Amino acid sequence: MVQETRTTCPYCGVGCGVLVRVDDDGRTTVKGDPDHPANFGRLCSKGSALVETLGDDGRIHHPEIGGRQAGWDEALDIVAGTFKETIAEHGPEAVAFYLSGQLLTEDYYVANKLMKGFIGAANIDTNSRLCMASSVAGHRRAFGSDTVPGNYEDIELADLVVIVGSNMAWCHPVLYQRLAAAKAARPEMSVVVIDPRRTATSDIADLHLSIRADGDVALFNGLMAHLHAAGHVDRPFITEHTEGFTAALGEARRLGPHELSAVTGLTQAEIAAFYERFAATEKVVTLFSQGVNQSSSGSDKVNAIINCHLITGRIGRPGMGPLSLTGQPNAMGGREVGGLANMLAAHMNLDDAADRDRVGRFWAAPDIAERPGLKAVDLFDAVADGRVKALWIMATNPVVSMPEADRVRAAIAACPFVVVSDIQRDTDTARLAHVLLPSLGWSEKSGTVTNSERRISRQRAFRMGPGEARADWWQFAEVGRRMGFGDAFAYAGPHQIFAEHAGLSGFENAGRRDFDISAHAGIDAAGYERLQPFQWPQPAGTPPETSRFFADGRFYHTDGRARFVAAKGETERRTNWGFPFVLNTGRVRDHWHTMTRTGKSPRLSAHLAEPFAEIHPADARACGIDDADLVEVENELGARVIVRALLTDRQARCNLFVPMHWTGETSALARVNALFPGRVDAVSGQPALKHTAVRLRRHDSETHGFLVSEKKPEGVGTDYWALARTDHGWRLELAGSPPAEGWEGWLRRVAGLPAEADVIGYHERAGTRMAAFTGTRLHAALYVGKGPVAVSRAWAADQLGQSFTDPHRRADVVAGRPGKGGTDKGAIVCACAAVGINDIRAAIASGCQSVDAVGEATAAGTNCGSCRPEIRRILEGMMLQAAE
Ligand SMILES: Nc1nc2c(c(=O)[nH]1)N[C@H]1C(S)=C(S)[C@@H](COP(=O)(O)OP(=O)(O)OC[C@H]3O[C@@H](n4cnc5c(=O)[nH]c(N)nc54)[C@H](O)[C@@H]3O)O[C@H]1N2
Ligand SMILES: Nc1nc2c(c(=O)[nH]1)N[C@H]1C(S)=C(S)[C@@H](COP(=O)(O)OP(=O)(O)OC[C@H]3O[C@@H](n4cnc5c(=O)[nH]c(N)nc54)[C@H](O)[C@@H]3O)O[C@H]1N2
Ligand code: SF4
Ligand SMILES: [Mo]
Repeated sequence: MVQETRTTCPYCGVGCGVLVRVDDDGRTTVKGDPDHPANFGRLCSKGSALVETLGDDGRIHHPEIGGRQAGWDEALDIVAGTFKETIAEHGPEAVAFYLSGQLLTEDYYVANKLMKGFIGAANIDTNSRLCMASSVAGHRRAFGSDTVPGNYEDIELADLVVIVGSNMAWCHPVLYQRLAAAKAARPEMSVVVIDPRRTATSDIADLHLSIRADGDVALFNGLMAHLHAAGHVDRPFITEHTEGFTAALGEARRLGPHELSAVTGLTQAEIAAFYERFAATEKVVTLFSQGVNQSSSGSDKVNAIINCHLITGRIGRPGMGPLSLTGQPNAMGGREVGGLANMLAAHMNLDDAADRDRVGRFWAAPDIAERPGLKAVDLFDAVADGRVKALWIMATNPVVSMPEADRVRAAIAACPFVVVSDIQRDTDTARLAHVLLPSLGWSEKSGTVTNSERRISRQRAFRMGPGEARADWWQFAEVGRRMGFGDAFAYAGPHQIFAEHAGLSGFENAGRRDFDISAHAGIDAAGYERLQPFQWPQPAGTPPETSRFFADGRFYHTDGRARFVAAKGETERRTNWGFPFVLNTGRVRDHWHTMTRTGKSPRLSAHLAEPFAEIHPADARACGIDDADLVEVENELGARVIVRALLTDRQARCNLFVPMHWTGETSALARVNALFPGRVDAVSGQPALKHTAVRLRRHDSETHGFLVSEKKPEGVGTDYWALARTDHGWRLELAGSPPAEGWEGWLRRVAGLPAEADVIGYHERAGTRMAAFTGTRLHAALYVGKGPVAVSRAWAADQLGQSFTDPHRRADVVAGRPGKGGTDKGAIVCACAAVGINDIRAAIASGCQSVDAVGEATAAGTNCGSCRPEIRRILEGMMLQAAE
């Protein structure tokens, strides 16, 4: 019998519905759920590869205490006991939870209730502080609540879509595909992308503005002033429904055209082109993400954008409004339960006595937190200086993702008591745990998540977890019980938690709070199983419906009016003559954060298999750097990373972009957050992870190498290395001094070769190439040279797992390229269909003249479509060459 389950993708905030099928023989396949209103059947490369990430390798099977396997009872007693003792001795603020927007709403709800209602402090913060805090602050300042007014349909209905600091094509790919399809159907629709880099997202843009780092407040302030001057002002809306217009306009007018151009790095013509489009179009949606939020002026950026929608009254109606793209699958759910240190549950306020009283009564809580707790950066400061003595980290990897990452690592290492709940045992953070708790992961756990358009969907389990792994909510409930708060945490399952959460949202609400899903307050286990995706709000007694907020001009400040916020932003220049580069960071198409899951998929690991820095070719030339050289990026305190140079004129001058994904597990020295100071936005506390000053130089190495190995390489030891998964093993890039044991000894040790393996190969002046076989089986192949080695990498990785009876084919492996008659698909472009650049070039050479034609010939770009911009570039490049 085939078992079919409807669930939700665990990656980005688009929140796509996934249909999972498990056959009789256990074969699992996923496809997009055609009925889910977020994706209507589409999935991106990461969603399509979900099955490849379900492997058992590296999973935690049992609780561990100090590295020794323990039972749940013992582990939970130690956690509850140590938290209790710490509180008794040092007060409730000496303990803290650091959680994640990847938890389910039910997990989050229980954690938040335990900390804010029963422990009696609010030291519970999450990685959403690094992600959505500026949007939350911006929304609350403008609307009086953390409300996303519009929905996905608005993007399709708009006549102008402005995309600010978001690389949607890679980070919200299915939503981007919906936008691209709408634009293809209605070519008059126009798209403006505002990003220092010309990303894959800008490929459909009518206008790309390569803005200077943090020029956004100035740009949108200038827009507000322009809208006013040109008469695009909705007077009745401003008078009846807003406050603060005059002060905001005063600030918006502060910069003259020359200053505006200097601060934004844009020409006056570019600025005018954008302003005129915005002014002339009624249906405008402005999408924004981390280029806005992760900034020391993040909250002001959000408000400067919202101001432009308020002055024109373009909010809450079909096809218009500001729309914050949430990053994690449940960033929104976490906000709904008040998962941040300065919030209370169900969109209530920690600093409002009536709200505290209301939540306290609903929970029958003995000890409601009286004041906000510490925000992430301050929280880890408090861990560092010993104020926080017991810390529970769940579903996040702060040793990699926090700014001042080395300091955060040292703080966690020195903390007297650290609990980590994760699914993988070797993460940079899990390695530091005193108590390590095995959690159920996606596919094993049950609950709900909320996507960027306020749509709540079920995640459903369809398989058993490994060993004794248990749900995250259960771990908190058990600790709550063992701390003596039994009754409040006696949940029989996630449906009871969801019902309570829904009940609280409607408790003494009567329309005063935006978040109300009390229609579901009475839900039982069967109803929860059946629960269909729905958008909030859905108060008791109302049916689910497509919703928008604010079209009626009613906001959630006590006077019902929205606020214009005088957005000051900052124009501070951080670079200087010694550290002339702006370091920008972010994501790649096929990896998720610290790669603990996507790193398990060979397909997802093939597109970009190494940490890199995008550098403008002219800057590289000035620094004596060639494409594929290794480079050092160093900050003013001497912290550095070593990564591969990737030269591209899509990068702005004097800017570098280094992805956030590489960790101590996957690289020698590429945790980019070691270079970031703890500089935060003063309002939201969100760190500025897109802008710090660095310098750049070539990293010289005596030797460079490339290894493929069926076993995971251990003890590499070179200055530079980067590890990635392949279909039948691993690939490793490396550079440094030749090992004292010689390359063959190194290979035998690092690749864990059996003693009887034969190593064949040759040494010559240019380098060393060798391959290890036992009989017809290839264990590993190593290629070493003085510069970056020329090897057909994808081809070499594909040789693992093949059988070698023909000696010529063994010689090909040693040479590192296919012999006569063999083919090499080249570096992977399309992860879904595993199509390489050579396949695509061959298709173009044989006459394919469009992305669709290449797709027909090779299948590239026909599944999720995220690689279509790259295929288009290859096509244009070859056509240009042909024309020259
Ligand atoms: N493939 C993939 N997708 C993901 C994730 C992932 O790890 N991998 N993570 C998810 C999460 S949690 C998040 S938060 C989202 C993030 O999604 P995005 O915010 O789209 O992704 P980022 O790459 O962090 O940054 C977006 C862009 O901001 C630009 N930028 C930098 N500085 C500025 C500036 O001063 N002004 C402007 N206007 N732009 C600037 C950068 O050049 C970058 O292209 O992605 C989600 N989706
Ligand atoms: N330089 C730089 N730094 C950044 C950013 C940036 O753009 N630039 N972006 C920031 C942003 S927006 C974000 S959201 C963060 C993300 O950063 P993190 O949250 O640190 O990254 P993840 O790799 O998603 O960590 C999730 C962890 O949870 C584990 N896990 C997975 N599923 C489960 C589960 O069901 N239960 C439990 N208990 N554990 C689970 C995973 O194995 C992994 O260890 O990074 C931030 N840091
Ligand atoms: S766009 Fe991709 S990563 Fe995001 S939810 Fe959909 S399938 Fe998952
Ligand atoms: Mo995020």
